[in-house]
Amino acid sequence: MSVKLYHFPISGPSRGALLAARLVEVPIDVEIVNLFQKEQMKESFLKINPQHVIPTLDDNGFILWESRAIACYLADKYGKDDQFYPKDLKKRALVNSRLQFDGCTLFVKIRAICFPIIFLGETEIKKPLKDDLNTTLGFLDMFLNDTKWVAGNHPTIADTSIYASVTSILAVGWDISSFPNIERWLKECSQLPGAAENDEGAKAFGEAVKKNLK
Ligand SMILES: N[C@@H](CCC(=O)N[C@@H](CS)C(=O)NCC(=O)O)C(=O)O
Repeated sequence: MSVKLYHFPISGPSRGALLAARLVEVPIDVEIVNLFQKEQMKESFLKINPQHVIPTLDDNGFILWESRAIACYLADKYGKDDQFYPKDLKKRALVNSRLQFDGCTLFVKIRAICFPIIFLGETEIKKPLKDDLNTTLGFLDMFLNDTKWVAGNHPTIADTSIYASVTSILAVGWDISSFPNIERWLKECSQLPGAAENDEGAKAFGEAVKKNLK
């Protein structure tokens, strides 16, 4: 009986899933799939996940991928209560909204900048992409105007997901000084379980990007 996460610490989504596991305190076996060595294309992993992405969860034979779906599943199944993923319809809808913001907007903008630098020979961050990410960070800062956490006044799996994304871009050296709410929230997030482990992976991600920048 074990819950296993196929993980690569450099990946923001993968760190987001692991942070959720740490938040809800589910004991988890972590198996590293080294994307730099193309281990996700090994036949043994393709049998588990033909889409060959990490994070991938194996909960005693139940296979699930997509980091935010993994976070929801772990919180629902293993959370001692619903504090990190509320059952209340409106509270849950707000957490889902923030998770979607991360997956469909924030992570997409970060990936658009970093993927070509790590893998496709790009050596600079083009202004439109920089502006686009700053606009998105502005929305995140706005979400944090009136609340301590991204979906209310209690930490949830939306915070851990977004924390994994924001720490990736911070490690690249992004200037967030014009987003004071994000700065404040990051300090709170750094106290969450698993934050130090996340930050180590984010640092490695930042180094992988920075070494290819002009
Ligand atoms: N939307 C997915 C993104 C997963 C994803 O793109 N993972 C990347 C690393 S960040 C990956 O495993 N890439 C390897 C591949 O596509 O072969 C999630 O949130 O889990």
